[in-house]
Amino acid sequence: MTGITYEDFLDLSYEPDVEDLVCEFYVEPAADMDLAAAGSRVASESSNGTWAELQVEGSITDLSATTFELGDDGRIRVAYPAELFEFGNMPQILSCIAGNIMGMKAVERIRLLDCEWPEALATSFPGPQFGTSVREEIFDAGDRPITATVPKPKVGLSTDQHVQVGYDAWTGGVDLLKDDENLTDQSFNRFEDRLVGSLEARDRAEEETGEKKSYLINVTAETEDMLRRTDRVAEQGGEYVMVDVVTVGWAGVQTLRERAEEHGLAIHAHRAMHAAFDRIDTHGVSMRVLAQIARLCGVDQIHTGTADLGKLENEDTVGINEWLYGDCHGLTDVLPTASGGLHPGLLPELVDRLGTNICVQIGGGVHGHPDGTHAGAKALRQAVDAAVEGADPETYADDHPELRAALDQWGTETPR
Ligand code: CAP
Ligand code: MG
Repeated sequence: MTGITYEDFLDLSYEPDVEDLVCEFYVEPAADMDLAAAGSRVASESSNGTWAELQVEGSITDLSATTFELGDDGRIRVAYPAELFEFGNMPQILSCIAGNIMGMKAVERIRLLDCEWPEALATSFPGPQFGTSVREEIFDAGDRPITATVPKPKVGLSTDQHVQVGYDAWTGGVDLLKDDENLTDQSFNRFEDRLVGSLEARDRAEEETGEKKSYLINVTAETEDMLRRTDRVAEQGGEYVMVDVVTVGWAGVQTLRERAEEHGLAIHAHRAMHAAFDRIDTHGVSMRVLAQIARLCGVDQIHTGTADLGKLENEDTVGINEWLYGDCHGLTDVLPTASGGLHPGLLPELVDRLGTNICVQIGGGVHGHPDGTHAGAKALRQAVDAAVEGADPETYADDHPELRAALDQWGTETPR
C-alpha cells in the first residue's frame, strides 16, 4: 500500500506521455497558498486524489494526473493518463478536467484555457461529418462565405410569418434560414409546421434563384424529442439540424451526432450560455476548449464570434478558428460562424479579419434594413460579393441600391 497526498500530484520533472491529455489552466491560488500547492490540488482533485492522505494499491496511482509545469503568469500544465478516461464519453472527461476543481477553496480563480488532445482519446470521438466542405458540397459557394439569417424578432412570429421571412431572405440571396437559439416548438410557431412550411418555401426559392438553399432548424429539446425532430427533418428533405450545444449538454450532442449521421444531416452548433463559462477570463472554461469539445463531438458549424466587430464579447475568434481548421488527428474541420450585431457595412472588415471560409449570420442587419427583409438580404449578398472581389463597398453601392441603403443606415459602425 502507498500513502498518497496532494504533493504526489506535483512533479516538475515529469515528461507527459504521448497518450496523456495535457490541459493548460490559469490559476490564482488562495491567499495562503502558492502556485505549486494549488497546482498539486488541481491535479489531485481532477483525477483520483482528495484532501486526506489515502492508503492505496500502487497501481491506482497510474490514474493520477500530474502538474508538471508552473508558469510565472499563473498558468500551469497538467498531464492526465489515458486510463483515467472513458474513451468516447465527453461528460466523464469534463467531470475530470472541469469538475470539482472549479469550486475548490484552494484557488481564488481557475480557468481551463486549452487542451492538447492525444490521438487515441481524440479519435475515440467521431468528429464532424462535413465541416467546411458544406460550403462546396451543399452551396457551391466557391470562394465566398456562406450566409445565414435569423428571422427577427427572434421569437413571436407565426409560422406563416417565419416562412415568408425565409422566402424573402432566400430569394434576396441568403443561403441559410436559421432559427434563433430560443425558438423550438412554442405554440405560436410549432416545430412541425415550421419545418414543412419553411422547406416548401426553400424549394420555391431554389426554383426561383437557381441556387441551393437550406434551413438551420433548431431541434434543441429533451433528447428523445430532439431525435424525433431530427428524424422529421430527414423525412422532410432537410440538410441540417441546429442545436444549442451548451444547454443541451455534450451527452445530448453525442446522441444527436449519431442520429444525424444515420440521416446524413449536418449539425449547426449554437453556443447559447457559453458566456456563463468563458466570459470572465480568469475563471471557467474558455471558448477555445468548448470549440474543441464541439469538434470532437462532431458539429459541422459553430459560432465563434466576430473578431470583436459585433455586439457580443468575443474570445480570440481568429485563434479558435485556426484550431477548428487545423489538423486534429485527422478529424474533419469545422466551419466557424460569425454572428451577433453584424450588418453589411461590417463585411469588408470581417472578411479581412476572418477570411472567407466562414458562415456569416446576420439577423437584425437584414430584417432591420429600411426596405425590409428582401432588400436586407440583397444588401448582405452584395456586401459579400464586394468583399470577395475586394471592391470598396461605397463605390460598389453606387450600382447596388440595397447596399447603399444599408450603408446609409448603419455605416460601418459596431452596434451596442
Ligand atoms: C444574432 C443572434 C445570435 C448571436 C449568438 C442573437 O442576432 O441571433 O444568437 O449571434 O451569439 O440572438 O443575438 P443579430 P454568438 O444578427 O440580430 O445580432 O454568435 O456570439 O454565439
Ligand atoms: Mg440568436
